[in-house]
Amino acid sequence: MLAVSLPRLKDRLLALARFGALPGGGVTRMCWSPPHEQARAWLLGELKTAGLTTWVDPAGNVFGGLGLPRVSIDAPVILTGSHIDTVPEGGILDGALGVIAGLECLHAIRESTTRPPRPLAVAAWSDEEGRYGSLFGSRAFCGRLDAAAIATMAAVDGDRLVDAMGRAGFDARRAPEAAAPRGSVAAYVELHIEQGARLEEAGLPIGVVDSIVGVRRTRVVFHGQADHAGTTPMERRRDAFLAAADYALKARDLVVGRGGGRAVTNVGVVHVHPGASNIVPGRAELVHEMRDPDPDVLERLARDCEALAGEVAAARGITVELRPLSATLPAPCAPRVQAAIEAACASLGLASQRLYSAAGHDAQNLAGVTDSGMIFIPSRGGRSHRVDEMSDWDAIERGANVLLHTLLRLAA
Ligand code: HGY
Ligand code: MN
Ligand code: MN
Repeated sequence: MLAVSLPRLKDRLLALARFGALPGGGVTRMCWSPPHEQARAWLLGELKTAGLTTWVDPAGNVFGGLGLPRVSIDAPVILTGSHIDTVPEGGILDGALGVIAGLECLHAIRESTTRPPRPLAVAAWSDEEGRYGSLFGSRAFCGRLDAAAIATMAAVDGDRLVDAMGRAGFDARRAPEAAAPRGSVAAYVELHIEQGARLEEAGLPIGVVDSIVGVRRTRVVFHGQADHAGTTPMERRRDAFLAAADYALKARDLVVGRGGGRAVTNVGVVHVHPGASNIVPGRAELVHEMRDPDPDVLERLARDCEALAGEVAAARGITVELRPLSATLPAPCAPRVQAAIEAACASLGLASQRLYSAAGHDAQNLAGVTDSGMIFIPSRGGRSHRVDEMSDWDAIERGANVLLHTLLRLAA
């Protein structure tokens, strides 16, 4: 039975981990940054070593193809992949696992006598972590990029997408040209770490994803009044940070209380202005993120939080403005792909369980253009988006073999 080479898979994962490696472990490899662009060049070399046709599209997505010159409508491709960009101080597997395991699967197939009837390809999608705009590369590939928004897309620190892509040698305005022709992808399956603890706690080796959460990010800006931190009487202050803190605490309780049990929320970015210890904060900006597998729940919670922001501001005599940053739609995974994953597990004697993904993924964009699905492997302690994110190597090998036999089934 065809199998992946764990030594080769491990070597490539550890080699990729060197780009943006942090002294204490983990990586910072944001899309379009120098470490990311060095990793891109390295990946293109590895794809070529594996004997694949390689190309990069106008959105910076990297492809390796087996049995096809390009993604073309006349030969719908079975696609796998993930991303090589990371969050700041992230782990070495989030995204990288799906790209390197996909490469390994195509490499193993090419070395074998197996010749699937359909062509296969592996993709590394740009900026999955959404530093400049969520799921950017796969959104462009799936024709979901709003061309008019490109000029204003920026990271929370103000770095514009047009400039970041320019530094990496890309013209951001051309990104919409990456849209693949309708029907050019016959199916998509992505291997990813679960980034949570459900599989590990259930003692299960494989998760078959049945739906992927939607993620909404909103910039919430409270406008109070800067004042002297010593001479201004407490009752006269219009402290924007206290309003933001009040909102964040109440929004958490609102989402947990009214979300139906699967909704989660987080404020991971806070800016206080002017940002000196002896000035009462005049302005406080939050990036407020909410997630749920049900789009209607997400929509209702977003409206409730908007009303909450207004109430908090009014109670404190200040104003607030909400600017939506991004909103991905929750996506169901295709039964055909889930069935192919479960059949692959059965052929490998592996138990599996269906579960929803509480993380967002490129597969939710691919669900808009083809049958799309995901394979999860357990994360040690459920840890992810932190430098000690890791999975056992035998779990990695099992996941890659399930991916291999899922691809072969879909390509039959
Ligand atoms: O944030 C997420 O859900 C994913 O890791 N990009
Ligand atoms: Mn991630
Ligand atoms: Mn990821």
